[in-house]
Amino acid sequence: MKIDKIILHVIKMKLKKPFSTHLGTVNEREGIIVEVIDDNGLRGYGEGVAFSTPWYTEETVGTSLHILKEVLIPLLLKSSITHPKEVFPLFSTVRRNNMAKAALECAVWDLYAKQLGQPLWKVLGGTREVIEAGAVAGAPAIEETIAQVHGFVRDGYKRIKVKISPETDYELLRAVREEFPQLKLMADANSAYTLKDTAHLKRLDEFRLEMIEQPLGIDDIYEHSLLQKELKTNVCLDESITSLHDAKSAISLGSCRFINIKLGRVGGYVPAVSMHDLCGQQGVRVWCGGMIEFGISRAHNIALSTLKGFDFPSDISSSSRYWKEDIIEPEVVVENGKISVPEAPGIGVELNRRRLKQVSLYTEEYS
Ligand code: OSB
Ligand code: MG
Repeated sequence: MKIDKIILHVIKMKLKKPFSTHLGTVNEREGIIVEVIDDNGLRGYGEGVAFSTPWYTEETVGTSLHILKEVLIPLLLKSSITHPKEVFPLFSTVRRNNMAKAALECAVWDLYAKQLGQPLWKVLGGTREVIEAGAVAGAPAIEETIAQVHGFVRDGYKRIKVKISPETDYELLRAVREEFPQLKLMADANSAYTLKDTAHLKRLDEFRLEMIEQPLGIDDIYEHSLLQKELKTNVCLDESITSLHDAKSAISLGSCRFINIKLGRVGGYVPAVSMHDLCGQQGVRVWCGGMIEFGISRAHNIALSTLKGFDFPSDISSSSRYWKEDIIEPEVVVENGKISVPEAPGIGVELNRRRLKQVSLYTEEYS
């Protein structure tokens, strides 16, 4: 695989509505769109999903750009890889920085699939032609959350997630559960609790949640194993699973019954697929997480979600959930809670260059 040129576009877009968690509110989203171009002019696309500030992970748009420009892009340009599987090992001399790594690794997978003239999901061994979508409410107050969930249900979403914190969790979940008695409902705590809250969290069992995501520390695996033993509700880990090794630890300790796999958080397809395979063998279920991302990352999430083990609805919503207009064409569309997987080569979507230009802060080329 001869990679001749790499282009980075740094973009910024306002969300239609602010997205709130107990950690703060996202009003606008910066992102990094990566193009990897071969000697025939074929282009593979990736997206850096770090946020502008380090509220979700230590990586930011700024640190990703630094690592991409100074370290990973030079490594990739002077390498002579023959398959995208070699990119993650090529980056093994770089500690962590998984979102920067994934932005490039995913772009190389897209390019490779296009070189073969096949959809990426088929190259990955995916088996699903339709995937199940899920939406996340990010409203600061109860009434607004109920209104958002009504909107999602009207739009056809069958699985809804709400963000929770110790101050409002019980009231919020009771209100949503009363309004939607049969809904597949789950909660994401983004690390808002400690083990001292165990009795408090046990009270949430009555809401028949599909799972509670990352209740405890962002880097904790052990304490979640103690908590999972106390709860009827399934624990799902997000923040604390950043590698295959973390997944092994969580599985052997019994820390969770679900793992949310995000390409960016784990460093690309090679670690994501090996995590998926391991979880399948060990009886821990997986689904694909979201990052309030633009269309390129959405398209990669769709490809990943076609793998056999992704049998629970993902945090993948329509492009229009967050954006007035996305940077891809066609946009991602959820119909009756489902997304049709594209048949075109690679990730199956093109950059909408007009829109990209509108939202671009700057573009740089490397060769
Ligand atoms: O914890 O899953 C999370 C969004 C940004 C950062 C972290 C998380 C989220 C979400 C997914 O909950 C929201 C989405 O992409 O629709
Ligand atoms: Mg989460």
